[in-house]
Amino acid sequence: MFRFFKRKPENLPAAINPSEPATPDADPSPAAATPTWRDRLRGSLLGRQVSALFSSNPRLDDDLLDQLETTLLTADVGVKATTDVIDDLRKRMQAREFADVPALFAHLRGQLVAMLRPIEKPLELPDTPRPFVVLVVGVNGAGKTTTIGKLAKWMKREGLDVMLAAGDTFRAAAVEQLKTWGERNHVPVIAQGGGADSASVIFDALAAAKSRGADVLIADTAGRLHTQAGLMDELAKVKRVMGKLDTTAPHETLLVIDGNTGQNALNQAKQFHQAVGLSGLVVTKLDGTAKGGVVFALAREIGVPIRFIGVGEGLLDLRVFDAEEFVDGLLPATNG
Ligand SMILES: Nc1nc2c(ncn2[C@@H]2O[C@H](COP(=O)(O)OP(=O)(O)OP(=O)(O)O)[C@@H](O)[C@H]2O)c(=O)[nH]1
Ligand SMILES: [Mg+2]
Repeated sequence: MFRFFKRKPENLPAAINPSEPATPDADPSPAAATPTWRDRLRGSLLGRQVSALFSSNPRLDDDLLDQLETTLLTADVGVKATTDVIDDLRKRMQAREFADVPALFAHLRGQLVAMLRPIEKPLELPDTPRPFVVLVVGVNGAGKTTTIGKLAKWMKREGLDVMLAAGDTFRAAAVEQLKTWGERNHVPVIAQGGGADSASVIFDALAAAKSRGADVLIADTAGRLHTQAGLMDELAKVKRVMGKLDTTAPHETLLVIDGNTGQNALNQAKQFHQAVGLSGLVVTKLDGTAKGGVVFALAREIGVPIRFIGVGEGLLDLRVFDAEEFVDGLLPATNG
């Protein structure tokens, strides 16, 4: 059984994006001025605004709850999750459970962690069947191919024999992008010429992975809108065709969601789940301008485990999702 687990960053290489110099195994410099993944997460709207609210010396009253409610909604936490949080805080405030604002803040952190706990289930690779097949789906530009590159690199370093399937036959550049990742990681990429059928590329790749005895096959697919029925059917076909070689494949169907998507992320997750049956999510781009709250909305309303989060373009920036670590990254502990 191979299980993704949290490791100390010093055990991991620095960045792995294909455009960087070819020093993939260099250790990250402790003195590097680049912000940590926590810094980047904390820069999200949710992190900044909740922190600002609690450091502004607010009074313990309804006004504080109203402001917190607005903050959560603005940061994409979603109506249902926000209502759960605010109702619970209001009840406790009325019961005089909080001695002061820091006590309320500490409780809020606990609520946020509790909301994420049920979807904190790291990806596990059992010893059989082999290859373990990961199908990666999502809308255009969500970060699918980049996530595959990071995952392949990571698995390779764990000693797993990885292969990639260039199932995005829609864009010529997509095959090249995946091949670049493959070359850098010394991971074979199975691709076909232009105009090939995605299901047939992935079928061939699975056949090749089986005959080579690979541990893992990760299949890329073209970005598609969850509203495009024809393209969603194509994904169902990919799954069916895989099933001809291995009735249990794919063993993991990952939806990659851009963390900036807002509430539309919920629709994406619902539609992809309906079309292909998801087993895991990856939420990318939680660095930068992400609002950060969508993770809570997904936890509350979709309930599919979040396997990884992307907080940048380096290997360290693909984090195994951990509820407590995520909330710690988002909200500074000093206020709690
Ligand atoms: N900041 C940041 N950028 C990311 C992250 N993940 C991916 N990206 C960037 O997002 C852009 C799109 O990434 P791709 O991996 O090509 O996305 P895709 O889903 O494969 O796109 P299509 O194949 O066109 O559907 C690239 O510029 C990536 O470098 C992340 O976690 N943080
Ligand atoms: Mg892609």
